[in-house]
Amino acid sequence: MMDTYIIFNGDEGTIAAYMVINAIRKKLKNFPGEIKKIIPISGPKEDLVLWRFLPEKTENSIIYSLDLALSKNLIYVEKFLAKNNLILYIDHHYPGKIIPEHKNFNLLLADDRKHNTSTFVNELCGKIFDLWATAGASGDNKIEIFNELSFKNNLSDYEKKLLWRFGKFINSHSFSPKDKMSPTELLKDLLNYFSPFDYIKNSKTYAKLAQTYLNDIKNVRSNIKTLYEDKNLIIIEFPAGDYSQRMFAGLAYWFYEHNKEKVIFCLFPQSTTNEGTLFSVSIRSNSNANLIAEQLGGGGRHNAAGANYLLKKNSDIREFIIKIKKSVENAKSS
Ligand SMILES: [Mn+2]
Repeated sequence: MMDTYIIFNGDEGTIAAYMVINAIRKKLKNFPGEIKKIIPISGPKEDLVLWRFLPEKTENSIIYSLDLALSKNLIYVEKFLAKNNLILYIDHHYPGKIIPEHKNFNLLLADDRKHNTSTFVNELCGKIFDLWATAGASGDNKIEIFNELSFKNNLSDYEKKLLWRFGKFINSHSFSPKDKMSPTELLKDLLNYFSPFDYIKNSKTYAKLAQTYLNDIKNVRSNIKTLYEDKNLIIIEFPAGDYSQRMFAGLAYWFYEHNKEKVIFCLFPQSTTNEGTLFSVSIRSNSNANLIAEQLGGGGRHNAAGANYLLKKNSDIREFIIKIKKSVENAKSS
């Protein structure tokens, strides 16, 4: 029997992994694997190099990769291709310039403007997981396909709200998973349910996800600071802490939805050491978010991007604000 590894990003990749495992169980074509030998691998959302957790000895196996940029895992992909593994690499991020040419390498890349990984996997499966995909669409704020799937499946406003929130709960939680609720543990729980509505109604972990989200958002809202605002730009500083880390990317979308004409910068202080404070930066914009992020050493997609920024000890956050303003100006004129 062949081992089947499923390496997935703990955000909407969790929902994609649910679909892939069920597709293998149903023996759908294009989804090779052995249902009894499935080994899931995941990690917190920001960890994009999850391929490093694949056991060194893996050979003659099947490896699925879900929702992880190829450029970040390329060296591992090449290494495991040399060991006669069959790779199905399913994603919606920019893959980088080097795509391995090998008969065992299958890159299935979604058009990011419409799909994310879970909505794309649903299509690869013949659209048999529409309800799960609807929840998955919420993770990357894929509103167009969320509405399309909701309409096609005659969802009521209440059902739409349930699935949208479910996607947001998984998304935010994945940034700093609580004990006994790692993405692989969540996946195991999801697999007990046929439909997301079943899961929402009956799962104890779902109840915890929901409660965590509500507590987190309340705490963050009372501790958030607007550092700067003009007609083109808003810069918001989040408080430190796990609860804030869980909310930060999701709330960045929320600020964007409510300020569509502006570039949104959300800053989260990840850690403070002798060198200074390291900020996670989340950028949301109608366009050029990736170009803005690149100037700060990061990257991403045209409407959602990110970077890390070290504010050196004893330097003023105003220096960072000036850099941000410049990067927005430069991206506009490029
Ligand atoms: Mn995604």
